[in-house]
Amino acid sequence: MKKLDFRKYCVVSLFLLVSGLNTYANDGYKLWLQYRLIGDEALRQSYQSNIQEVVPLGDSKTIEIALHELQVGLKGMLGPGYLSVDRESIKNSLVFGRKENLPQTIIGFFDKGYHQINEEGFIIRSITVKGKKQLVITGKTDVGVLYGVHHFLRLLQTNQAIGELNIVESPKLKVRVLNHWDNLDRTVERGYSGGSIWDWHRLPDYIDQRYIDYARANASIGINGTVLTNVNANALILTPQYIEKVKALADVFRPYGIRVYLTARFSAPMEIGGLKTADPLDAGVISWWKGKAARIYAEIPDFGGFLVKANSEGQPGPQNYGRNHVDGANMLADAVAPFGGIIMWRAFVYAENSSDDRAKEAYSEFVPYDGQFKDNVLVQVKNGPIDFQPREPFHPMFGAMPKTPLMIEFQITQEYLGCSTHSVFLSTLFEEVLESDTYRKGKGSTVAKVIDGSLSNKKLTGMAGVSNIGTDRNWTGNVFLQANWYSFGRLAWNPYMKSADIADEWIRATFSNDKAFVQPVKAFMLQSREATVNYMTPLGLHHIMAAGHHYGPGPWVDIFERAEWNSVYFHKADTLGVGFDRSTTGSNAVGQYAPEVARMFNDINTCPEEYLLWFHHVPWNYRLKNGQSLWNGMALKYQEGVDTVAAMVKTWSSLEGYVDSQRFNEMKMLLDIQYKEAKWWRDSCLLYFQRFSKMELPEGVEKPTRTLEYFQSLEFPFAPGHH
Ligand code: GCV
Repeated sequence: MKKLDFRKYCVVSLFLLVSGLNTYANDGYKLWLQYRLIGDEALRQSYQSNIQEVVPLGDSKTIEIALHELQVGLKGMLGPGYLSVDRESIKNSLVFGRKENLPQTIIGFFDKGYHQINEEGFIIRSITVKGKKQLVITGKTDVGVLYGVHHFLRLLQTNQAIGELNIVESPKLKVRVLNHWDNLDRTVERGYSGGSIWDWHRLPDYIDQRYIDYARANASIGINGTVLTNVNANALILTPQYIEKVKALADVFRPYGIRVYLTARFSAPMEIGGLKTADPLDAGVISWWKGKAARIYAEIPDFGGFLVKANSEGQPGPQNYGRNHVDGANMLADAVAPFGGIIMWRAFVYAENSSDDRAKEAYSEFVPYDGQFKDNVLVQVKNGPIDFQPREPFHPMFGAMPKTPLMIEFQITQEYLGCSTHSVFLSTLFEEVLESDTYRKGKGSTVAKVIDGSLSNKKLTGMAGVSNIGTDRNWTGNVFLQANWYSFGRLAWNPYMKSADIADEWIRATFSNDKAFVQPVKAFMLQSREATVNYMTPLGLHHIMAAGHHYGPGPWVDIFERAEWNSVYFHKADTLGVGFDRSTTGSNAVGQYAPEVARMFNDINTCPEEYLLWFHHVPWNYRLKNGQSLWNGMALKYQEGVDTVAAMVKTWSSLEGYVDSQRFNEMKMLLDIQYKEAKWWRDSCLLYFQRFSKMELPEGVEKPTRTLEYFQSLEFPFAPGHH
């Protein structure tokens, strides 16, 4: 009788779990690690029969973490109650451990695999030993095993077959880091999801659960480093008081394979060291940094190194002392080299008093230094030559410094793409850049090949993403933007992954495996970035956001003394046309690309229309490829962007039955905001540019309901993320 009751109970709870899921509140905190019960019973049973028991090998903290993840994941997806853990015997089971902990009976199965992977790689393979099926997850290190465990759980989350697995994977990039632009007062520069998750005041003694969950989420997608502090740096982070706090975080992150890095303020020797100079060639400065590094490494032996923004936007740097970027970077590189640390030296520079095109400055300044940086310096280059715009051509530095390891920097937080209210899947932006062909070593010299080191045989490689994480319960201010953190991690692991596959994984892991949900959501995610380009900056327009906070449109901005901070500098609209002439007749920015690329961009007929106004000043009545005049074509693009968002709202609204109510409603409200703001962008930009084109809006473009003066009068003194 008792037994019957229990079974009944199980059936009822299973039913509730599967069918009643949608009514549960889900605040999104669990990100893509939802581990929902697998609805398809046959599939669930087949998984269960493959994994009757888990066998952890090794007793490190990392293996404990992997075991815990498997328990949480498998119990969530396969239902509670059946799973046993047996450290002694090996039966019909899932075995995981690093090479040296594997029993002799099975190690031979992996000889070839171990040769193929690097220190962070993993192998997942089904083998049969003495008639028992075993699924083995192994690697050379425990962290590799942890990555393998996450990969395995992802297979289940996405409902893949696991009967005959033979997966051999390694990350293609070495340094896979988030860059937090977090300040010590817990504000976040360009952060739109609450405050900084680093609670400096309560550290080191108070370990917020968030730190652990953050590390776990990052490990699940292969991120292996975090720069805790803003590149607009505060030297205080390097004082003993703060290093103790950093150490506490490093201790939490270590077993997840995550190293901490800090931003180094170049003037720190003066600000906290009492020196009279920060000249990188000064003996006192050199020894100060060496001492600082030694003290940090004494506390944090696996400290990653420093990220530096120097001589850029008011940050101090070697040029303050008549020295150059190489002097500055190499001095710091020497300080961390004995401990295995690296320096990530940013190339995001543009001079205060330069009359040259801002898009050209980083290349002009850095390319002559090719080959002069120390081996442990990575030059960190933004994806495009201006500043994280909705669309930019790839940065001309990629491929142009074959003797220097370059890492790419993407912005995951949406400074220029609608903050956290616009649901933009940035993976397609990342992918577009990675796939761009630099032609530096002939056709096929893609940016991905530059940054994974394969084009010029580099060992030190990396990808940085400016984090979109904050204290909001759902981490990113908008559940959909979790996908951007996710896709960054996946592309840092493998820059050749396709956005469609990443979206597919993320949707299934985060929401549902139901085709009727996955297909439409994937479709709108993949369109979402193009939609944003269209309603903000179509046809190569760029940097026409509002001043300072960059929230909303501001093509009229002309108030800054520094020309290159004004929108009018970038679009150059006049009665003849619009766009920045960067061709050979203009700034000749095209000349910074390989000849094949330069030729393509330089000729208005071969320049892809996505970059038309980036490279050319184009007459209003110029004929686009679709036969429309530039003015009409631009107006129609703005309308298309708005229409796509309208369709996204409609699609989402039709999917209520597939998602829990909390995430459904939050997304719905955010999409409504995005729709409203897409119209705001369209109307204000078209009204503004119309003053120059003096042409009517074409048929099919909705008439603005407000005046240009109204849009220009809008102010947002407390827009988030601005300092
Ligand atoms: C951290 C842009 C942003 C700044 C940012 C800078 C950078 O200019 O507006 O907030 O500063 O890029 O990447 O250093």
